Amino acid sequence: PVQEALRIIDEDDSGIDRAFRNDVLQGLSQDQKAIPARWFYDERGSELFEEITKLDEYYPTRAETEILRNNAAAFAAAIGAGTAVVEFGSGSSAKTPLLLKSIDPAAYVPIDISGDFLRASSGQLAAKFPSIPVCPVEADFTKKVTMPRAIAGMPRLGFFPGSTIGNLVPRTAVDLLREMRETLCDGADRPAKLLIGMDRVKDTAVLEAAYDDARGITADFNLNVLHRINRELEGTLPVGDFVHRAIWNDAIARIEMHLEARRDLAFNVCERRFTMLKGETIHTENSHKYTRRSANALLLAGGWTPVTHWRDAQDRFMLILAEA
Ligand code: AVJ
Repeated sequence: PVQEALRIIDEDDSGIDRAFRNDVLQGLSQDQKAIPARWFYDERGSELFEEITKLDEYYPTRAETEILRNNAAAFAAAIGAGTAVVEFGSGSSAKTPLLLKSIDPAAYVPIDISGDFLRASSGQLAAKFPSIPVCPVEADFTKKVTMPRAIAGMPRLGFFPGSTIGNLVPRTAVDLLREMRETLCDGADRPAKLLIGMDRVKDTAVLEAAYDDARGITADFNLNVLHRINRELEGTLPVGDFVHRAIWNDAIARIEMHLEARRDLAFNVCERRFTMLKGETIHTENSHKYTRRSANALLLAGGWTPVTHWRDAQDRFMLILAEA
């Protein structure tokens, strides 16, 4: 059974998402232009990301799926039955069935900012697990989210796979981990657990190929945010005059994605004028990579104590279980 999605989104009268407009106008006004990566995920962006996860070069999804598949008994032992699984940014929930199968939860609460995607994936999941109540919440999980009444009294496990945390710079990542702790621990009678996926530092060529695939799907994914701005924020960005770039920043241990202007440009967004010089970029994504130590340090700063961690056979990715 699927409950109707709880909706916690902030829109103004014209239906334009205020947070999107603020982020874009502010980001394009900076010396280094930037758009936060979370705005990639409109319907098209979510579809393109699904395609990325199937690319030969993009190993994280396969590595994490391998970990989920190979450690079912260990998850069950560490987490326990009767838990409410709260997934942050559920997307298409491709990995969720593996976790639900291994731990047999009492409820599943997917939280996602993309409502249509959320409803579609919740329906699919409910069909696959008819005995698990599915309680979707359409919300921005970077702030504390009110949990549905249906999971009152159940122990809670946050599930944050995919190394999505890697999109955030450390101080924002720490804030998010603390908000998740609030979401999961507020009104609960037991300290919550968190199962979080983090991508590991590895060979530069492997990393850069994962973010600049031969078929150009990641380029389309990156450029899609410009189409979204044009459509939703009255933009006039000349999308064809931008090129996709993916660069490993070794000092900070992260992949950076940029959109580079091929020539001098001028365009409007929400009736404001912006210019770019040839070679100048809009920084669209960071994807931080972790060592076991840097991962643990981040979790501890966010109020979570690491308990156990699992890796794939090639040591590319890790799933960490932590406790509030
Ligand atoms: C969904 C944030 C985990 O950083 O690897 C994939 C997004 N960007 N290819 C990542 C992404 C370019 C992805 N995360």
